[in-house]
Amino acid sequence: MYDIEHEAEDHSRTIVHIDIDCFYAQVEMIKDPRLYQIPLGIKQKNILVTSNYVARKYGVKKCMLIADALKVCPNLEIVKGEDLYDYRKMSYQVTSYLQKYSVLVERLGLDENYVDVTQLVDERLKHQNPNIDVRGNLFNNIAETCVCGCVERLKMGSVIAQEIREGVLHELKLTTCAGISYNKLLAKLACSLHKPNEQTVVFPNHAVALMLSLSNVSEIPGVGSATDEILEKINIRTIEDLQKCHFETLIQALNGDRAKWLVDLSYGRDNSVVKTSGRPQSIGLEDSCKVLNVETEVREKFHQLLMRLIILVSEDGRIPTTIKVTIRKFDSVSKVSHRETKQCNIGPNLFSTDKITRMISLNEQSEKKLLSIVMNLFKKLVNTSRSYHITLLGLSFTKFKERFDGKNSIASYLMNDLAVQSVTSIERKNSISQPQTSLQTVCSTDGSENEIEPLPKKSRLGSLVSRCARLGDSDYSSPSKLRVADLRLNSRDSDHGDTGYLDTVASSREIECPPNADKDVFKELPSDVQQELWEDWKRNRSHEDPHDKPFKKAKTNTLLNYFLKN
Ligand code: TTP
Ligand code: MG
Repeated sequence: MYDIEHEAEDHSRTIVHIDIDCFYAQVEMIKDPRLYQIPLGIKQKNILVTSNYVARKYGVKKCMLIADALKVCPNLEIVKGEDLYDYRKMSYQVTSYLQKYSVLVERLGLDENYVDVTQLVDERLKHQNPNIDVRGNLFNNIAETCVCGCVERLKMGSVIAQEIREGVLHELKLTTCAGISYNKLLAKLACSLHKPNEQTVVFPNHAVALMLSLSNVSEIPGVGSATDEILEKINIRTIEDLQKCHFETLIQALNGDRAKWLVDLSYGRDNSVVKTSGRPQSIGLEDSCKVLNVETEVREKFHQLLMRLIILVSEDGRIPTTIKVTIRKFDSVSKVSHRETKQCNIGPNLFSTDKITRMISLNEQSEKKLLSIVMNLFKKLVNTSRSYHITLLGLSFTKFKERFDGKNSIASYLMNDLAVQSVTSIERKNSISQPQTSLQTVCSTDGSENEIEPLPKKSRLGSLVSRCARLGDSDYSSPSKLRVADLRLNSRDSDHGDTGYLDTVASSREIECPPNADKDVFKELPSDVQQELWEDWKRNRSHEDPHDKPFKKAKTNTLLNYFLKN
């Protein structure tokens, strides 16, 4: 048997898991408040993906067939939930709100987020009376005895979780549940113990009890049907089976790391970190329809999609450089439908930035141009001179570039990237007093899934950070100073006058500004970044396009790409 006792358990973190109550239903109720009082189901095709809690009282359950739901609740009001636009938008607003509390916010699907509030808890405990009560529910209702300090930390975590939930309710009109513990696994499980609109804390002494309360191994987050089937073959059904299993047999069935991971989970142990979610690699919309077979209708549909997509992209703040068209064609001979896509590059100069709102937008001419690009792509997919039968149209933007100013700018990007990578550890070392204040400036408004930022930028920022660290504490006693003074590109907003860092790294030698970069912006950069930009430009110069198309010609993933004029 794998000896779980060997490794000392770490309770130093405080993790809050937030899950929005009956998410799609709440979004619909916000849009139409009449629905708050009546049983409501949200349908996709012929099933209910969720329902409000009024409907749940009648026995309506998630994933029920509509026909079955209507049997238990004949008064059920049903709203279509196939268009995810509003849900996605609200989802990002929630993540964005949570980022006020930590840079470490990880999205899980549309309605769940992990927030690592360790740092905020530590700060609060330094300044506030630690004799506070747990807010909300306490799993097993028994006082904790651990001496590592986790009791106070988790109690403070429960106070913060309550604040977060009250904030989400106040700002976004959504009720949520929260689980608070020292790891992600326990926080997530705790979250589902009391619903809706409640929160639950799990202390370390009761971690094993919480795990044993699960009826089956498949209830462990991360155990999908494939793992479940493997476990079933070796007669592991319950959490207890897993804890007592013959470890060599488990290793033979799964690989060694996974076997160890699984046994750890069965004891409530989970060292996985809260990973800051990147931004989406693509932003798209699809619309299914019964039949589209006339070009003017296709154009009109694409126009509608484009207009909505532009709003999403402007909220994201980055500039897309590729557009992709998706269609679903029905073949009347074979009677089957299939999807096809076609994409092409678009010039970033199609987009402009509003001087006041800093939102990106399209003017009428660019809109027309983009629509004609879309129609050309469509015609590559469909021979419009013959009859055709389209049942879905989709548009998406991909391959985003950062802008140069505003909250989603390169400065913000750099800060965000830096925050993800290293600033948290620096902050910890230097005991920063109000992390949440700086985070509002640093974090992008978008916390969506899966984007891995290109490595070169990370390593160069890593070196910036390590140099910061070598410069001593006084230079960055505030994280906002570190980020704003060292990385902000707009000198007027900068407060670097009272910091040593810029002065220290600024070289007396003037480095030439690449002709395709903004001189004012360039002037404010640390000298080594200037040097790198200059070197980048020199490297790319041999490929320069005489017609001034810097985005096309500059190599991807170079720092220069982020500083070229918009
Ligand atoms: P859940 O968090 O599972 O459910 P919920 O938020 O509606 O309800 P709860 O109060 O129990 O947390 O899922 C989040 C949203 O995801 C849900 O509102 C609808 C959608 N969804 C699907 O699209 N397909 C599905 O199969 C399920 C279960 C949910
Ligand atoms: Mg939910």
